[in-house]
Amino acid sequence: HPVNVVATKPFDGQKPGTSGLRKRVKVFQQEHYTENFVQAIFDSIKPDGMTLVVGGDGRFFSPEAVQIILKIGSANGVKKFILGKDGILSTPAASNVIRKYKADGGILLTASHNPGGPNNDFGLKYNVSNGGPAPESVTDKIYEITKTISQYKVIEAPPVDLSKIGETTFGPSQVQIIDSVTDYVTLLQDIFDFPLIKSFLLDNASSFRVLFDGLHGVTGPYAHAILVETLGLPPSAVQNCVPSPDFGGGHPDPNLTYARSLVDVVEANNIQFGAASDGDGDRNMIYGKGAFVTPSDSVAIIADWAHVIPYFKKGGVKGLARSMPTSKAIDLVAQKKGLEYFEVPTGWKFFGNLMDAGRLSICGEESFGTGSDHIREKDGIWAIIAWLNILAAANKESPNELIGINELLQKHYAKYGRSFFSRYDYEEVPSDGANKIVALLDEAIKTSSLNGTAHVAKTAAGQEFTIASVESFSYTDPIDGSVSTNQGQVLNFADGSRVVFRLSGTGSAGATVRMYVERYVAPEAGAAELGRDTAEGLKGLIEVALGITKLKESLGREEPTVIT
Ligand code: VG1
Ligand code: CO
Repeated sequence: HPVNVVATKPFDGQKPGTSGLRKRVKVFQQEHYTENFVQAIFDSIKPDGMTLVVGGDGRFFSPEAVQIILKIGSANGVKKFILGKDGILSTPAASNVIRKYKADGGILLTASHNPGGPNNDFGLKYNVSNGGPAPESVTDKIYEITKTISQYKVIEAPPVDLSKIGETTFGPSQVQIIDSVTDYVTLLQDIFDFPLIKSFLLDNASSFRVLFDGLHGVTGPYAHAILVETLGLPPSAVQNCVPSPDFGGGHPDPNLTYARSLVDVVEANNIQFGAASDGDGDRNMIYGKGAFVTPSDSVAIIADWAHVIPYFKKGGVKGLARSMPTSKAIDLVAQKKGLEYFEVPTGWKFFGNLMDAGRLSICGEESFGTGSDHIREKDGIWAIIAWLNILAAANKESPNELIGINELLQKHYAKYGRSFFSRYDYEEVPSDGANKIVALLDEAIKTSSLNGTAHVAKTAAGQEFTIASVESFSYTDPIDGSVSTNQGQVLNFADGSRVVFRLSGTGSAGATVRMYVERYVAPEAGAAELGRDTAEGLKGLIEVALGITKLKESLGREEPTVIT
């Protein structure tokens, strides 16, 4: 099989962000653009003799990109490719396949929750042999190579038929095509108490109904295999579960704004347990009739109830962690249980080292990401089944009342207090406006000018917030000592409240400013105060944060694009 060397020139901006390289499809479709980035991955990892996993969420341009990866990978010496059928693997399934088949790494084709289709986003991400996203040292190297690349190598061969499970050869390489779903179902069956969940769902078929919304993303077949085929729920328990290359024209992000299809049906049909996942299957939202679970609470509750999940019953819980902007609810669980806990920068790649070192079992991000050390990516369906396992166990403990999402939440607040949490996203704003906010806070950090200042909220009577400190978050990885600086600016208030500002690293156009707001209320405040609406509970603090940073003026935006 002849190898062709193709001359090329570097493209600007091939810097992987929080989770891989994400750009408009049209950008990836430019001649040599995708090839350059793929060759840069291979130049950086030196794939000679390696086994690599390839798969993605099936979004528009995936079939073409898979063939490009195969041709360039083979020309660069990849010994074996393991692919999901039709190039499909959810992000958590890909992480599992890398680990289970002891591959050297994998290339994931996804832009996660970003919309797909010819006018929207595509993405590529490299994962290492532990199944997790490549660390910054690797992505920095890939980026450096993209700046000077002058050629890429391809083999001359007809495209591989991705629709047939089994082994074939492709040029000098082996190709193994596997079922996209089976290994993942086996994984979850070994983690959770499926018999307990199944009997709980069967016994409460009418009082506890379940609805999962795949948002036309990759999780549809996984959810069907688990919820319908394994747990015995009726087919009506899943919707929008046929994956489509443009996610049915929607925005496959499980939150209250974009997962309206779930929220509307849950509310209209009084469904006790609703859930959704994103385009590539690593995010989750838990939402029942009148009960929304903030992801920061979700991971804290899973940690608190870990003992009812067989995987943790057997292996124990080693430690807990959250990304910096995520609320401190999980910290309180760690303190009560005497567990080690960590605060890492945004992005799942920072959890991997801690897991590999045996110091972290359960972790999460406020951005609807929850997971554990069963793999090295966040895992949407894992989180949803974890909730079902916990609810089944809670109901077994208290057979005389039906414990649903809301009951579990209120019990948690009564025990630990509640961290009211919300995130405001200002998407695709002018960069100079975003930079103004960053500069204002940098100045405050340098001069301590805001420290000790008191700010009265007009919209929340009697609330006054005093700034204790302002800081820029840096992280030193306790395992390999690597340092990540400028990971967000934090306003710490005297009462323990926090407001964090960060620029998104996953957008494909313009700047996106994220403001994260957290206010803790202790259990002593009582049920009424703890059970308040989030927006109500945070109103005063939000007003103060917007005022201090002059955010509206700088961005020219009255309201955020999305509130979660
Ligand atoms: C966002 C989230 C972050 C998450 C990342 C990838 O990043 O805030 O918590 O890890 O998306 O999620 P950013 O840099 O835009 O804030 V996914 O589902 O795209 O893999
Ligand atoms: Co995702």
